[in-house]
Amino acid sequence: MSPPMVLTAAMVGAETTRAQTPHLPITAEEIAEDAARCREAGAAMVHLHVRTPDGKPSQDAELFRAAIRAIRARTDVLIQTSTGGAVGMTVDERCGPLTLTGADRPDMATLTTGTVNFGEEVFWNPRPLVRDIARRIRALGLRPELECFDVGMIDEARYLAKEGLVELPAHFDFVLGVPGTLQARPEVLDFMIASLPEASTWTVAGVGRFQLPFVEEAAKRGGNARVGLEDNIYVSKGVLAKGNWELVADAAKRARAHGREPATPQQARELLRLG
Ligand code: KMH
Ligand code: ZN
Repeated sequence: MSPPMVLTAAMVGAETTRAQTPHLPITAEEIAEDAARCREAGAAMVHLHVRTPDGKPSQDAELFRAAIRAIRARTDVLIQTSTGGAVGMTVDERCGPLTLTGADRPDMATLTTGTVNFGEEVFWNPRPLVRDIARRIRALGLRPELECFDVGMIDEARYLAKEGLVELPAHFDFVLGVPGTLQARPEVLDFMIASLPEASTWTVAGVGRFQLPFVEEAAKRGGNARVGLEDNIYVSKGVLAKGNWELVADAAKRARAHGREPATPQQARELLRLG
């Protein structure tokens, strides 16, 4: 039998704006309501960024605390906080959510293992900064999701493992299709899977129009997928998704069409070795 498929909802991001879609959740309550609907639609995890009340990207610990509490008051979906934040943030800013402990601690945190062009800007991740974030994730007792915008970032994870900063096998997220980085093509996905350290798990996040088709590419290959307004705002050509939940519902349908049932949070915990 095919393994359950972990669907992650990247709900907010740092780049999507309310001018692009009125359905972007911004407040803790809006995020929590959409997260609960995502869970009902088949998401096991949310990838979380937060915003200030006027919609600016932020990595403020208190904004994360409020969002995490609001989500957990409504649903058991796993919460993976971003440490990428927005282009141009300092490492201390980016690590705001890693200061949350006890009941407010996230379930997982992202770790990007290299620098890339990011649209017209640069998502800056030199080795010392990556090591710093990796240490903070470990200190909080979390497993990272290794965000790979290029194949070399998988090799860099092996290097971090040699340094004792990341444990292998690990969980990877291939983000394909950001302008200026590796684009979403099936043969790229095959090469990334072939490049993984043994027994590692993976998710693919196709950006823009690649998002929903790449749920199917992942389903066919036994992997997992990320959808949501961080990476794509359309449920079909020219039609805005009415919330993250609508993208998750579409992804769940595509997963099932390939014999993959969406994983529950508990199944995701086991599959991704979150303990
Ligand atoms: N907003 C991007 C610059 C992550 O969340 O870890 C980085 C990002 C990655 O979204
Ligand atoms: Zn993100």
